[in-house]
Amino acid sequence: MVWNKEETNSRSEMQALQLGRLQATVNYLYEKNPYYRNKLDELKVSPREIRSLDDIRRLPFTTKQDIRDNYPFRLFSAPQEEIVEYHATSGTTGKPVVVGYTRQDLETWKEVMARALTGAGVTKHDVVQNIYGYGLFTGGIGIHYGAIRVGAAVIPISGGNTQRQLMLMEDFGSSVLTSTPSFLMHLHEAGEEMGIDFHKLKLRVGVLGAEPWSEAMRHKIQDKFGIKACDIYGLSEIIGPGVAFECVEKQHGLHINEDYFYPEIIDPHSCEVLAEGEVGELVFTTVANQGQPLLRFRTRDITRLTYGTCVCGRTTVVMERVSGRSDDMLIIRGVNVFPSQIESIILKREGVSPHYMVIVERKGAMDSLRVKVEVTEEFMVKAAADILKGDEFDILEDVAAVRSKKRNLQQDIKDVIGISVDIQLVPPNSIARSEGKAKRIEDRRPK
Ligand code: DLL
Repeated sequence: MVWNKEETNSRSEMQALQLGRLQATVNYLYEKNPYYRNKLDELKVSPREIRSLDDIRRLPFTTKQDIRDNYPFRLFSAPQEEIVEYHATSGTTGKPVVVGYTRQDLETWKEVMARALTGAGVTKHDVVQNIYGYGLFTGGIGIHYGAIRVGAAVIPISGGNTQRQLMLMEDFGSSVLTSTPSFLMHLHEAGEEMGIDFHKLKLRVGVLGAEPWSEAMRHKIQDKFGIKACDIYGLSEIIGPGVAFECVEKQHGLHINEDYFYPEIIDPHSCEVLAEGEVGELVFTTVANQGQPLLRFRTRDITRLTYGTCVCGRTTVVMERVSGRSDDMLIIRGVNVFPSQIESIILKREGVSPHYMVIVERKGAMDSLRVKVEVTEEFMVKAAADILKGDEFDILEDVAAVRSKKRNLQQDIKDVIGISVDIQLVPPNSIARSEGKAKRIEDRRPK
C-alpha cells in the first residue's frame, strides 16, 4: 500500500521536485547559516550556480564531527523561537549530536513515518506496541507520530520492561511490534520461558530497524512470532526513523523518501560519487528540512541504490539493507569484515542462538577475531548427555558436541569471510541483552 502519490512520481516529476527543493535549501542555508555560508564561499559556489541535480557535487560534505563542533545549536538555521522539539544521539564520547525540528519538520516526519508504516501494511485497524525508546532517541517518538498519522492505536511502552511488554502484547491485542530486532529476539525468549504461544496472539507485522540485521534474522523473527517483518532505516541527523523503509509486498530493499532526503553513494576514501548499483557510503542532503538542514551528510552506512518501479507501485529509489557502518567494518589482516556477515551464518545453524559478540584482539603483531556465541538450552541438554557419558566436566570446552560445533562454525565463517576466527561457545543468557541497539563489537586492540 502507498500512502501518498509523491511515492509514485515519474522520475522526471521526482527530479523536478528535488531540484526545486535543493535550490531553495541552498539559498536558505546561504542566507541563514553562517557555517554553510562560509563553506560555500570557501568553495566559491554561489547558490545561483545550482542549476541541476548533478550540481550537488559542488556542495560541501557534512560529517557528524562538523555537527559536534558546532554544538549545540550553531548548525540550526531556523530561529530558536521556530524550534519546537529537540532530539540528540547518545554519543559514546564527548558531546551528543543535537537536532532541532520546526513545526513543519514535524509535519515532514509524520508524513515519512506514515509512508513507512503504510508500506509495512499498518492501518488504522492496528494496535502498535512501540518498543523503541522514547526520549532524546528519535525511535519512540518518530514511530509514535507516524502511527497516529495513519490512525493506528499506539501503546507507548518504550524499551525494556520485558514482563510488561509480554503482558500488554496479550491483553491489549497488539498487532504491530516496532522494535530493534535484537530486543525482539530477547522478548521471544522470555515469552517462551513463560509458556506464551506467540502464534496465538494477534501479532501480524514487525517494523524493525535502528541497527543492522540480516536476512537470516528476518526469517527467524517471522517464524517465531508468526509476523511479516519489515526493515525501517533512519538517523537522527536527517529526521529519525522514516528516512527509508521496506514494503511488505517485496520485503527486499528500502524505499528512500527521496523527495525529502536526496541520496548519493560515494566512495568513502576518494569521496567520488558512484554509479547506480555500486556499493559505497550513503550520503543525504535534506531538501525540505528547516530546523537543521544538512548538505551531503555522510552517514557512514554502507549500501547501494537501485532505481525502478517496485511491485508495490512505488517509484522511489531503493537502498539495499545496510550491511553495517563503515566504522563498524573491521579490517582484520587486510580483510573487511562486518558483524552482520557472521550473524547470517550463526543464525542458519542449529544449537546456537542469535546472541553473539565479535571480539577483536591483538596477539603479538596480529589482529585476531573471536566470536562469542550462546548455545541454546537444547544444545546444553545434549552436551550434558555427553558429560554423563564420562567426559570430565570442564565447563563446555571438553565436551565432544561442543568441539564439533566449534569446528563447524569456524569452518563456515572462514568460508564466508575468508579468515579464521576463534569460536567461544557460552551458556544461554550469558551475553548482556540490550534494550535498544545491540552492541556486537568489542575492540580490545590498544589504541
Ligand atoms: O536509529 C533512528 C531509527 C529509529 C531508525 C528507529 C529506525 C528505527 P540514530 O540513533 O541516529 O537513529 O542511529 C542511526 O543507526 O546511521 C545506521 O548506522 C543505524 N541504523 C538505523 N536503522 C538501521 C537499519 C536511529 N534499518 C544509525 N539497518 C544509522 C541498519 C540502521 N542500520
